[in-house]
Amino acid sequence: MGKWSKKICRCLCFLLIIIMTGGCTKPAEQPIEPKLLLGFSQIGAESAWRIGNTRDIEEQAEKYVVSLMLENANQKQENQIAAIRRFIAYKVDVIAFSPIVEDGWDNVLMEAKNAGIPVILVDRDISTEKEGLTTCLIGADFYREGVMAAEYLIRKADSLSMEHVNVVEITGTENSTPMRQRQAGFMDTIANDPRINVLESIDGDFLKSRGAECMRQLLETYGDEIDVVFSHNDEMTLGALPEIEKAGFYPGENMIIISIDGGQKAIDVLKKGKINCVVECTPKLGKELMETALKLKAGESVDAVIHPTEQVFSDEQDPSTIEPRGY
Ligand code: GYE
Repeated sequence: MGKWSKKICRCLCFLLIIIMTGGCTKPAEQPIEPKLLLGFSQIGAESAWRIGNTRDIEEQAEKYVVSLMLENANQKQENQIAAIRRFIAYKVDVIAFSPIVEDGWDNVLMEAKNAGIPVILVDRDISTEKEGLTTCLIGADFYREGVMAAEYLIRKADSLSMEHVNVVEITGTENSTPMRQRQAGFMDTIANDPRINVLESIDGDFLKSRGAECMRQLLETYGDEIDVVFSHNDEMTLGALPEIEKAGFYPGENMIIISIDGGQKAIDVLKKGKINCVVECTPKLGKELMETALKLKAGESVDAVIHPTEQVFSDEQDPSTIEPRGY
């Protein structure tokens, strides 16, 4: 091949490549415009429940094409207040948050109201004298959970023909809605049963390490007087169980264990017989949150309270029928 024909051949190949690659290139994908900007202040990552809740909200935001500004407050109210202020400065369409405790939100929520940004409470409630600071609450009926835990205990005491039932209660974060309402539901329900007596209620802050500490303390004080441990979440229960065993007791056999949440780890322990009852509290609130936020952006009205339906897992049923929990 001559020098010129080689050059022409190279040029033709080059052109062919350009034409081919040009023909193969997909048209640039149009970015999907998010339907709204949602600021969400999460409490922290203290439990499998909380981690599952965060994951669910992230997944549902993606599904509903909602742009999510998620801030983790590491268990501090002041971090949540700062996050809400950032959301206001950012002019998000809707603010959502899970208040770690019930009090102390008036000022920041007033600021959101003045900025015209609707606020959704997720999981926990607030206590306020002011009207119209929030639009709705999407979260579990914690009072009902306490009632279900107590009703299980009454059935269990009947089935074992117990005459005296001494309970120790390890509670969640003081002044948080689940702590207050789970306790109230439980206490109101056992109030009519003279067999049942609560020896002590102790603050475990929803943490595994605190659950262990509290249990050690309770065992030192009451020892074999304890018939029942009622713990406000799985994490504290999982912290308490090894302490009970170390003290020579058999949880699930000579000490009745009642927990709340229903995360996979606790259900696995229930299947082994070391937990007697777990009242479900679902962290899957993301779908309702996205739908409610979209309605608010569209100016539609929303339900004031949205409670998911929940069930009880216990040694009264065949535990092999419990489906994987996903958190
Ligand atoms: O039970 C606990 C978590 O507010 C329902 O907080 C939630 C509670 C849940 O840390 O595990």
